[in-house]
This record gives sequence, structure tokens and C-alpha cells, in this order.
Amino acid sequence: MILYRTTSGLFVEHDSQSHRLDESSLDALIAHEDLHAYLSAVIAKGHPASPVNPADLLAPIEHQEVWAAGVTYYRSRSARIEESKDASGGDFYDRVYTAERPELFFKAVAHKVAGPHSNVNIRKDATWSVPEPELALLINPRGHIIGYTIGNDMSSRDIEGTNPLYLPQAKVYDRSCALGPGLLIQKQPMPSSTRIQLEILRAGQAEFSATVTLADMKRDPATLAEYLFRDQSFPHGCFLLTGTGIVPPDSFTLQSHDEIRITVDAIGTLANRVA
Ligand code: DO4
Ligand code: MG
Repeated sequence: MILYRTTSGLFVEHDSQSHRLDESSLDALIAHEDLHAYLSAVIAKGHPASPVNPADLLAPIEHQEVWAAGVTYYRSRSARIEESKDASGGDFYDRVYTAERPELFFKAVAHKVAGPHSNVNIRKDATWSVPEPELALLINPRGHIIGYTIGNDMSSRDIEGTNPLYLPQAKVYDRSCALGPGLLIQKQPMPSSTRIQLEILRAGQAEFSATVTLADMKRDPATLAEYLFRDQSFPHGCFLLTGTGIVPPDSFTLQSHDEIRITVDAIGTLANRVA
């Protein structure tokens, strides 16, 4: 079942039928004792509404913080070692890839997040920008993973590559994060065969595409969530992006008007244009 936040309220979609929720607060749903059971009951009542219009979709976030994990795939480790070699930063990425403690960093709050079919930004002072297509965990205030969505961890590679201490500037700026299109609510983990696909279109033509599966992720999502909740509380729950396994070649940088399409099995496609 997929939970959508739209301009006309919250909807749950199941078996191609959508059902409007009486509840209007996503925060309340995320804090629910058993969201899956609550939504199952709404679906069982069987009062289907009109299908959700993709143009009405909003980012599926209210008061949740968005955090991100880094260097959880070998491809991310290698690309970052390369981009930071002049700053002698490579060793840090190799060490975090093999360390027990993962890299976790703050990414966004709701006002910095782009929803489906809206614009993401590249920094005006960056020269090398890429999208990072990532599986995002939805975690409730009690630290349990209750769902999944698609995340785009937009990144300025030249800024991070100059000095790894510039990571917050390379990663955190207005509309540097996109989430959506909806929240897949399920208790069981995503299968390791789940594909994450990135397509970048320029003037309607494919400029870059690649696919990775969760089998390539070095970290267990539950362990990432456990580290995030160590000595930190999230009264409204939070999102945790789980890192990228796709990095375009070094010759590639995003341009204004590029369309970024990220597809994850069982969740859907998150499409955004670069402002
Ligand atoms: O270490 C820097 C950030 C890594 C990251 O965002 C990723 O691997 O997805
Ligand atoms: Mg990332």
C-alpha cells in the first residue's frame, strides 16, 4: 500500500484503488502505533475515491527531519576517493566504507524538500552537480522502519571534493533533496533484488542512465536506523536516505532543465526537473 500526500489530503492506494483518509496529518500517521493496520482497515472499508492525480502530489513530509547515510556502496566510495584526491580526502572515504560506524549526516527539513514533478536546485556557486538516487527509509518516533520512499540527495561534487569538511555546503541548500512520489508502507524489509534506476534526460533525450540493486548496499538499513536513533530523538519520526550506488561519469554535470527520473521497484518514479 502506498500513502500519498496531495493538495486535497492524504490517500492510500492499494490494488490500483485509492482511498481518502479522514486523518489530515501525516505527522499523526507516522506516529501511529500501527500505521499498516490503520491503513489496512481504511482499505477494508472499501470506499474507493478517484485515482490520485500525479499533478496534485506533494512531498510526503511534514515535520520529519531528513538524514542521509554516505558511502554505503562501493561505487560511492570510489567516486569520492577520486574527486577528493587533490585534497587528500580519499582515505576518509575508504575508512568509513569499512568502519563499523556509518557516515550519517543531516540533509533537510520539509521546506528544503522538493516534491514530485517540482524543481530541484543546483547550487549557483557549484560547477559539478549530480543527483544521488537513494532508497529512503521512513522511521517512526520509536525508531522502527515503517515504510520506504525514493530520495534524491542532490550533491555538489566540486565543493565536497575540494575538502570533505565542506560536505554540509555540498549537500544542504534549498531544494537539494527530493522525496516521493508516495510512501510504501510495509513492515518487511525491501528485498535485496529491489532495483534503483536513474535516468537523466536533457531536452527529452537520455543523457545518462544506470541501475543498481539493494544487494550492492554494504549496510543493513536497520543498522543505519539504529545508529541514527542513538542518543537522538525524533518526535515526528524521520527519513533516512541510504546512500547512492550510482554516480555518473566524472565528465557529467547537471544543467538547468534536465529531468531526473528515479524509479524504485514497488514504490514508483520520482521525477524532478533542475530549476
Ligand atoms: O561522504 C559523502 C556523502 C556520501 C553520500 O551522500 C552517498 O554515498 O550517497
Ligand atoms: Mg548520498
